[in-house]
Amino acid sequence: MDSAVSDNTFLDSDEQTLVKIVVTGPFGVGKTTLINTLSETAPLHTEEVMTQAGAAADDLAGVRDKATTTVAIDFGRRTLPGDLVLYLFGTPGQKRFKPLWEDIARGALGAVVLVDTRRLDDSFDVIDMIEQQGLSYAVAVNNFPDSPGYPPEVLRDHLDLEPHTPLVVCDARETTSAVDVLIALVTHLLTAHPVLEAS
Ligand SMILES: Nc1nc2c(ncn2[C@@H]2O[C@H](COP(=O)(O)OP(=O)(O)O)[C@@H](O)[C@H]2O)c(=O)[nH]1
Ligand SMILES: [Mg+2]
Repeated sequence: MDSAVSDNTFLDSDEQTLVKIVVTGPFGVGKTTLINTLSETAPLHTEEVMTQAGAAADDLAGVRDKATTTVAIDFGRRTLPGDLVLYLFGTPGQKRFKPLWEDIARGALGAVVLVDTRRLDDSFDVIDMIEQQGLSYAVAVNNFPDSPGYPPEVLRDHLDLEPHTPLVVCDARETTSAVDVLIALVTHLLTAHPVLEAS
């Protein structure tokens, strides 16, 4: 299944093109799973403590746990054919984490937005943030056993996607399926950033 991946994935060389990609979406949508499936190095998983709404700051004394929340961040690396090395940063897409989200997304070339059709509206925040940041992205619908299936045009319409934005269905636990998501994104990025193709 991994035959398309080059053998020297751990050696940096002049031929390699390094690209930062954000994997994002609501809690529980499969970000950690996707990065674990894809990563050729041991994936890194960190927790960041975030303060919540500023209005709560006055009440911090003695109630710290109530005014903070833990945000999980994932990191992995995947090499695609053509010596394209993708550094994958997984980060939650809720608007209340916007400052952290922007820090992580800075310098990224593109994003994978994972979507769960059982709660499509949870994806609006993250799509807004991505568009504000000017990032190119692909939408990957992660299928769960009780996920309602919608025709692509219904999903596109509901998520208000541009016609050129890739929309794919995936199983984040399956390597081939997860790689297909990256290929959809990279193919899209090549159109927007032809320099990648030249290197
Ligand atoms: N059926 C199914 N379950 C999945 C898939 N991806 C993730 N899960 C499960 O969904 C739960 C949440 O996934 P996780 O990767 O932790 O979500 P995150 O919060 O976005 O990082 C876990 O129990 C996963 O095993 C998938 O493609 N299909
Ligand atoms: Mg996670």
